[in-house]
Amino acid sequence: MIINKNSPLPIYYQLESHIKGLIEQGALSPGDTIPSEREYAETYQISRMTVRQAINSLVNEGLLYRKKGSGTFVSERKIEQPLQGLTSFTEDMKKRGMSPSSSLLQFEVVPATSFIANQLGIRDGDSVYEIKRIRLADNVPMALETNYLSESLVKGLSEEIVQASIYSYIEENLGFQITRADQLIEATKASKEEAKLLQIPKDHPMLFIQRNTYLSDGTPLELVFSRYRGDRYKFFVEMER
Ligand code: 16G
Repeated sequence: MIINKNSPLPIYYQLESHIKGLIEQGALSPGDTIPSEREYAETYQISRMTVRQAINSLVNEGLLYRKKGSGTFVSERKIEQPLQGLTSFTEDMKKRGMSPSSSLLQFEVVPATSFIANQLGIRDGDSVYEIKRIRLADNVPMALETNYLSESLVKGLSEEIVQASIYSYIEENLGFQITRADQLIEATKASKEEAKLLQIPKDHPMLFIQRNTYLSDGTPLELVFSRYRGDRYKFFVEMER
């Protein structure tokens, strides 16, 4: 029996664990629909409110998603991204056997605002590349990324290069050593425009990341603002004490 009404564990929690178990064991796969609230309520003789509480909790965790008018479905598995190791999107996806690509939204040289100049260690108004890309894995949009790089440092960037890999151009063609980065991660929601670009609902959970990357001699290389889909990403870090 899945639901034990005599257990000290709340009923919604028991149902939630049961559904989670089915997903983990692969009995429910990404894209599968789960039974309706009414069906669960009837099968286990519990209230629909209790069923809703269990399902809401799984939706909030990103394991399930609702589609208006058609039901509740099992989400794609999240990508577990280690936070140790300074890697590029291209490398991350290839390592997972996925095919990376980018859809270029903007490639421009603009004068640096004082914030950007400060972050990149250049003067206000100096020329910087402003590059906006949708990053895709196996043709599914995963993240939106805006990179700022000094034009005089990163010579010869082109639309063609940034549609492939910025890091491999910097290392292989310019011969720079990308050594270190600081990263800040914050929870946000998708704006209307971001939602449209990533093909997700507005207010969808997102992870906002700011990365400042440095070369081996300490020169700031890039300032990057990334917005990752919260339903497809989780970050992992190993700690010791
Ligand atoms: C990653 C980096 C970003 C870097 C990009 C280069 C994060 C949060 N950001 O997306 O800072 O500019 O990779 O990717 O991981 P590319 O070499 O594929 O162009």
